[in-house]
Amino acid sequence: MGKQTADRMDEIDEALRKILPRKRYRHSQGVRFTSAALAMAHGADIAKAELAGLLHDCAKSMTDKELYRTCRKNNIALSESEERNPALIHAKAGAFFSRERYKIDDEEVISAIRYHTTGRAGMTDLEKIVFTADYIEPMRFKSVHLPEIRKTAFSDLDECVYMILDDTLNYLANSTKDIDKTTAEAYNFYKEIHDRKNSHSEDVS
Ligand code: DGI
Ligand code: FE
Ligand code: FE
Repeated sequence: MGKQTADRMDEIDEALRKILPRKRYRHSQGVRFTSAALAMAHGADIAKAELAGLLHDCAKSMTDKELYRTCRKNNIALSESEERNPALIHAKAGAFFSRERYKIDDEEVISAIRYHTTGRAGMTDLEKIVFTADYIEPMRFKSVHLPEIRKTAFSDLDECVYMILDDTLNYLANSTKDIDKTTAEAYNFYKEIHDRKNSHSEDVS
């Protein structure tokens, strides 16, 4: 990583430390360094992974009202699902602030922030890395499958994304929250990869 990128990352880190509640800041640090580790394991750009990981939740401390207002003011279109589920909006708003406030112009980084909550069908490696890091970083404990998911993250990213989405859909099914179309499409996409792998392993045995 060049000195300029490192300096910039320090500045952003400082800014986030000031605006995010301590727990959320710690989580962002966890996602930052877990993204870096995953980038190492999978040959992705380490600096981009760190930057996207660091910034992914930069809009998370805003209230629902502030999120709606930000989107309206800046012509950020919301899907029907986002209108109904404000928890989804911080991803889109985070991508917007990363560009406007933190001066990130790398579209790969912006997109990894944009899709960190729902995922999407056909994610780039960087998107998969930040999506996964958000779920497995050291401070997380919400899934009973975490030990297995954490191990898989470093060997098979597509399978890991499938496991996370499977967990997420189960969680949503047991709540009153509805499933976003982008999340559902992501699940179908990674389930197909998972099923294809399994049918091949049945072929040979
Ligand atoms: O921001 P974090 O807490 O670190 O994690 P996140 O960005 O994955 O956000 C988690 C929230 O997103 C959690 O409240 C569940 C919600 N979520 C993820 N996918 C969907 C969803 N909520 C709905 N309603 N529908 C989804 O498909
Ligand atoms: Fe988030
Ligand atoms: Fe997060």
